Amino acid sequence: MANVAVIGAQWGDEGKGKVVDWLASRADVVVRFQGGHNAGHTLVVGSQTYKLSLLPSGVVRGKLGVIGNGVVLDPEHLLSEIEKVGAQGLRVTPENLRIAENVPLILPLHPALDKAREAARGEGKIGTTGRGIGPAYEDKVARRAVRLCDLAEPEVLSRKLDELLLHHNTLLKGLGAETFEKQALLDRLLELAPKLLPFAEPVWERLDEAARSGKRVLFEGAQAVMLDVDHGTYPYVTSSNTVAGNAAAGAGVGPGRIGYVLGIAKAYATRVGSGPFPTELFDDTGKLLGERGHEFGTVTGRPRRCGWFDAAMVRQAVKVGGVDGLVLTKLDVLDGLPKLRICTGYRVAGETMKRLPAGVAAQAAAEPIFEDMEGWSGSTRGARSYAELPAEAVKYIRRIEELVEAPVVLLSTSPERDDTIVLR
Ligand code: 2SA
Ligand code: MG
Repeated sequence: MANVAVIGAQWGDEGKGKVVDWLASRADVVVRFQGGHNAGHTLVVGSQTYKLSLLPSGVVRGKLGVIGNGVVLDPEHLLSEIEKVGAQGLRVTPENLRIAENVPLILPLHPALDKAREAARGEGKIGTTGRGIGPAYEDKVARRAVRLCDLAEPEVLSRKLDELLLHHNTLLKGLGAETFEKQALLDRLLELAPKLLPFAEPVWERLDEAARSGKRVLFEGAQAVMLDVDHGTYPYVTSSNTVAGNAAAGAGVGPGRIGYVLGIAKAYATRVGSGPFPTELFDDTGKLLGERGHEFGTVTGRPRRCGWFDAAMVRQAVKVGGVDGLVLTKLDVLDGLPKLRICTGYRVAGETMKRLPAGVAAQAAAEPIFEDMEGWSGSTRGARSYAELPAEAVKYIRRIEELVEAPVVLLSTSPERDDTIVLR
């Protein structure tokens, strides 16, 4: 296996954690390249369940984890996550975790602004995770972010905090939220510096060395293509590029180093937060999918909205995300449903479309065009070979492949890593 990038092909929570975990055993280095602790990856390893938000999943399997410059890093959260997995017996040290020295930091004022804005939006809220992801990326692009390397330069840090607070306190005040004091922030960052700086390095150099010595790198995406800041259902998106193309910029490697791109898709669809979801179900079937699929956010515990598989949307995600092959997860959740529906396109203002329109109003008005398929009565849970699948399940997978214009190369049939079928 050469390098692989794993990205979500829907709205997140497709089961990337399990797939990354499955692939991590074949990789040497696992790299996060975007997002932050808004991600939630659940890894089931024997009797232990690890819930990771920021740490690259590979650390659980004894691989080197790398947090790339494309991530936004909350130092307090990082240390508490390290402590949490430490209590489960997993030691995270600079031996098995390296962090890009140029990664921008999430400071307490970022979640404060995130939450204050969401409150001000009221009904029109994005439904963010409230972790400060958006405001932290704004600061990066506005060239005023505090980066990890700044912790080694107290004077630079102090100046940067002045600029940051001038901006943020004005906004926070305008929104009626608490403002921040510089000294407390500075003191805390300088207190954290000796704990964080040992992890910092130019990770691009390590990744370059890894490539030249034939090591295999796994790029671990968070969120999903339909939450991409450019290609997703804007403005109901996260604030980073989630497409595979960003694995290069977000880690500091050339595009040729990304390798094979695996897109992860659930056999149905879910979404947390607001925004268009054409195939959403508001009936008992939707409730059933949510209950059977345990559809609650890993980070925030929010119940996820559930609906039928949207092949038109996944096709779009395959194209813009650069997906070479798909992994279909949670097929077993559909076990026993007499009839299944797949969305093949949309009707928008009397027009038929094979893709989601870009406009907010057009997206909200998009009506799904469904194709009905027979369900299956047998169980697919824990199946470990294609031959163990009911014929209707095989048909369902084949139809998805045709519609999304990408092969389904892996099938995951339970949260256990070993319950994975290699189809091609
Ligand atoms: P943000 O916080 O600015 O990134 O939120 C913007 C939108 O992106 C969505 N988003 C997510 N959607 C699914 N899963 C995510 N991670 C957690 C998980 C979510 C959780 O894996 O379970 O625990 O609630 C994730 N992160 C961001 C978010 O819902 C907004 O629609
Ligand atoms: Mg998740």
